[in-house]
Amino acid sequence: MISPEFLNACRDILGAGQVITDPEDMAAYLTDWRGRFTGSAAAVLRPADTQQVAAVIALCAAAKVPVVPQGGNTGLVLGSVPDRTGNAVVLSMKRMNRIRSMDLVNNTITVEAGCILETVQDTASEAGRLFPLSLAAEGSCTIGGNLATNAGGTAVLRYGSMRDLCLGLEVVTADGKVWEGLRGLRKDNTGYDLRNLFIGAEGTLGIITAAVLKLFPQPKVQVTAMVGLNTPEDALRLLTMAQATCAASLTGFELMSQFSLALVTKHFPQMRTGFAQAYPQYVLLEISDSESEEHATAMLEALVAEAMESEVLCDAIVASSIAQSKALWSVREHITLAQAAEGKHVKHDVSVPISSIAEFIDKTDALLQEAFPGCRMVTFGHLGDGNLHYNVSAPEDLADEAFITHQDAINRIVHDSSVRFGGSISAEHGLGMLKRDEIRRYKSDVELGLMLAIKNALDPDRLMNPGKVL
Ligand code: FAD
Ligand code: 2HG
Ligand code: ZN
Repeated sequence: MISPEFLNACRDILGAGQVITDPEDMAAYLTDWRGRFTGSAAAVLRPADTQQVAAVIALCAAAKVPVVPQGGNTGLVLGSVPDRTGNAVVLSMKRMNRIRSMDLVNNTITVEAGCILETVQDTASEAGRLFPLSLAAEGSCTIGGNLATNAGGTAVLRYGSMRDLCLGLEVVTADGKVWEGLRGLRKDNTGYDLRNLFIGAEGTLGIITAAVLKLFPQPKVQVTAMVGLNTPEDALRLLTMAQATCAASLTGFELMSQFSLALVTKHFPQMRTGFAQAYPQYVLLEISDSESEEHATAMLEALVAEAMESEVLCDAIVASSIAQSKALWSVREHITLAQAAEGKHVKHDVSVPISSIAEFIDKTDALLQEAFPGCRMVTFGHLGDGNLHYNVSAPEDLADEAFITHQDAINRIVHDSSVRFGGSISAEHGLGMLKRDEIRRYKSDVELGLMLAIKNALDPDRLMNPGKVL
């Protein structure tokens, strides 16, 4: 039980208005984005700067109060919401949203953890630079959440995941100290890599308060195409061709099954791809070029022509304007929303070696159809990274609620299959509460033991986001 003295001490640090205890005002912080879990908390704390974070974490450490860090609350694995004990506080980082500085020679931007991803992209763009992390939740997710989950998205193929985009961190440790690691260095071999421990730790080791992020030259032009194909195998062949033709200019390569797109047009009828007929699979390709629009378009058209000739693809739409390109990306980015509108389903975020993706889909589809005849596969994702959102919806004649009672059995089939192919059960979303027990099946005792040793060293009282990851 949290004492009134503890809450009063928080009010002294943060100001009374930033310690929320009213159940109605706390509600939005307690339920996850998908509406699959509602937890309970003693309070929501909203610090404005690093010193306030350090002071409240020191209080939590002294009073043994668990802390659940939260950014935009768009995570998909139940990492950002508290459990149902009501013992924890939610630490909302959204007020820490300042851009601290930019160094255009070093190509870095230093931002606070509560900055919205889109704000960072826009700030970089206004300065003639690119911050390449891009995902459908970019209008509401925060840099702290992106770092804590090591977010991926649609440009990993060219620029890497969040871990690859971060040079330095400022972190409040579990005992309320500030680790000042905001270094803008591309080379620094001075011992253990603390930065990469906190990135991807989902708030279980400490609170990220600020970061130095990498910027890139803005490409002169981006050209987008959507192509229709028959099989994931053809999509793989197209990927190999695209890499040969476009090399580092290839910045996006997303696979979408016909059913994934059908859900988008069902729930967002204003969205259309422009194809005259439906194809079993689609790929959305993006090329970024530093020469000219003509050069980029010629490269893309050459690829499309070669792929058509080799019968790798059936049809292609090359966007002829920024508006058309945005419309194509928008269709891709609405799959998650469309699937949510369709009903409850079982999500997966698996990765396998890129070369195994087509076989993974074939074999796992067959296993699922055998176990759950008629289940509808919403298969899409970052093919260029070997990362699929291999989501399973109920058969037409079965209610969602009844179907998702089989979640564990469905997970078993999909996760066992991805691991058989040398893959992972979480490519970019993390483990949170949702996959915490599941991961124990797939990591060795040695690996789990090492993770536990790190947790015990950095957070011996287990107050940092308890019940997540481990
Ligand atoms: P939250 O959801 O608030 O938190 C996520 C985790 O980070 C939690 O464990 C939380 O405790 C921890 N955390 C948050 N802030 C901090 C901090 N400052 N310090 C320490 N820990 C912290 N993810 C992808 O990787 N790729 C995608 O393409 C993608 N697309 C998405 C599309 C949609 C429509 C949605 C809803 C989600 C998508 N996601 C995707 C998942 C999600 O948006 C990302 O994981 C995002 O990085 C989470 O950021 P957030 O600020 O919302 O974090
Ligand atoms: C995406 O790539 C996200 O759009 C969300 O990672 C995936 O909805 C999903 O399963
Ligand atoms: Zn994704």
